[in-house]
Parts: sequence; C-alpha cells; structure tokens
Amino acid sequence: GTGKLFVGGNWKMNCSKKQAEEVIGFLKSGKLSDNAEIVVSPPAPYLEYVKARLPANVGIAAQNCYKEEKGAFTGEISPAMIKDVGAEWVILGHSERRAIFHEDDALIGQKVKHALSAGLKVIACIGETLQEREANKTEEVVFRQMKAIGDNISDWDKVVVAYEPVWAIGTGKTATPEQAQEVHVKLRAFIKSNFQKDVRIIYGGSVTGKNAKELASQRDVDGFLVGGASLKQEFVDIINARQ
Ligand code: G2H
Repeated sequence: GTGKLFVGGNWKMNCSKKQAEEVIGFLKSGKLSDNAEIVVSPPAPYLEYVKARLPANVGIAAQNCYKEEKGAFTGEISPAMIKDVGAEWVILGHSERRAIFHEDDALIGQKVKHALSAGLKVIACIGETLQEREANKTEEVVFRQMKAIGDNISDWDKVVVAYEPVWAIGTGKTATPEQAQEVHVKLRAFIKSNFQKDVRIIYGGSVTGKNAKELASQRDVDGFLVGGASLKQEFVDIINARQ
C-alpha cells in the first residue's frame, strides 16, 4: 500500500507502570512518521494510565471486551467502560483469545457488533493455524472467520482487519511479504464480493523493525499489529516503515 500505515502495538499481558513509561518514552523520543496511524493496547488496568501519558496522536485500544454493556459478568469489561476511560479501540478475536479462552466465531461476531454499537472502533483478528495451512485450508478458515465478523459490522470505516497467521505469532516465523500479500488480496476480494466494502487489512505475526519495511511495501498490507516488538525501541522503526 501507499496510504497511511496503521500500526497497532499489542502489549498482551505485559505491563507495569514502570514498563508503560519506558514504552511511552520510546514513542516520545522517536520521530513518528505522519504517514502512520498509531494505536497501543496495554492491559485493561493500565488503559487510563497509559492514555494520560501518550503523545496526543497515539490512540489506545483495549485487548478484549464483553458483548454486554454491564451486569453480572464477573471479570469482564464492556465497551462502555473502555470508552469511559478514554480508549477508542478494542482488539477482538485475537488467536490467543480463540485458542486459550475458547472464543468462537459466533461470540467474536457478537462482541464486534456490540463494540461498534457502543461507539468503539475494532481491530478484528483472524488467521489460520499451521495445521490448517498445511492442509491447504488457509482460505477456508480466514473466509469463515471473516464472514462471522463481517456479518456483524455496521460501519466498515470503524474496523481494521488484522490477518495474523497463528504459526507466525510470537514464534519469530514471520510470514514472507508474498505470503502476507497473497492472503490479504484474497481477503480483500472476499470482503468486496460478500459485503461490497473496502477495509484496511493489517498483518500481524513476528513483525520487527527489520522486516516491517518489506512487508509494508506489499500492495494489500495496510499496516501491522505488533506484539513483542511493540514493547521495544524498534516499534518506532515499524511505525516509520512507510515514511
Ligand atoms: C500477533 C502479534 C501481535 P507478535 O499476536 O498481535 O504478536 O508480534 O509477538 O507475534
């Protein structure tokens, strides 16, 4: 792509006030490209703390939310709460939520629907496992996941789709630029034909300061969702991958 690069930093379950200050320090000391939309996603207890210290041009996302506004759902947080503490985004459908916490397509769809109706923007994640890729099921899986999400999207301008092949997540085995491009272009066509919409499609899975430039040069890669590297100085290089 050539437009603004969307760069999300998914801190996962890594944070302390001290670590948050360190990461915010990287963002403040580096020169951040104007050609990037930046969002960081700390664990929920730190949303407000991080928001208060971030440069104004950096957005903030929760890593998950529930499908209801309030009530007897011990341990859950709602989009209304996320908004109330000043965050505007939520990540939904991350493969760790799917695999470790057994979230299925139906639940993720309901969460997407509710988060959008509550006024949050959504980073919706999809991606195949290694086993599925090796069985030539990549397309089938990502289309199925995309359909379950797309059926629940009321405003596509408020959504970014993150393609994150599970085999590339936290493994150091980044998809090649060609592998990412191949799935992104198919997804874009799928969304066009099923929903008549265009949406930003970002890549996630072991993105680093070293491989970001080449990935960002792919026609259908609109940005990144970054895990491990988003806690390091190199996050600034990823933000600046498309100057
Ligand atoms: C994929 C990604 C961020 P990492 O989960 O969502 O993490 O960059 O550590 O592979």
